[in-house]
Amino acid sequence: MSNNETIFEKILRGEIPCKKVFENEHCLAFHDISPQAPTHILVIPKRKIVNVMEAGDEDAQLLGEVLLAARSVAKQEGLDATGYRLVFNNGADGGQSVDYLHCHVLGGRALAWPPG
Ligand code: DGP
Repeated sequence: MSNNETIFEKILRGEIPCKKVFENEHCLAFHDISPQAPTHILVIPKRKIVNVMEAGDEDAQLLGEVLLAARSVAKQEGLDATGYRLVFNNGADGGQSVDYLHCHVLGGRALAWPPG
């Protein structure tokens, strides 16, 4: 898996604009450019991890922060009452297109399963 710079590093540095919805010390969350549901937000850690497969033991706390940030985003966007889906695509077969770990927060409609 490539460790080259991705679009998300540029977003973090403010070089590329994003529609920010949440930020804390550890994470940034912004609207996905190509929404697949009425609400589709990406949560990224501020320190780069390529994906779950590449995460190390030292990343355990930051991975937890991503999940807690995703929960905060879902609550902020009013998804708690009806539910939502959190997705981490990993590698080629997982459909990962940006090599910077991100949690998709999807909601606002009933989501199908399996995802295809
Ligand atoms: P994945 O396929 O799981 O790696 O998801 C990458 C997501 O990133 C995809 O849903 C589209 C989104 N994306 C790609 N480029 C940009 C961008 O420049 N801005 C924003 N907001 N989202 C982007």
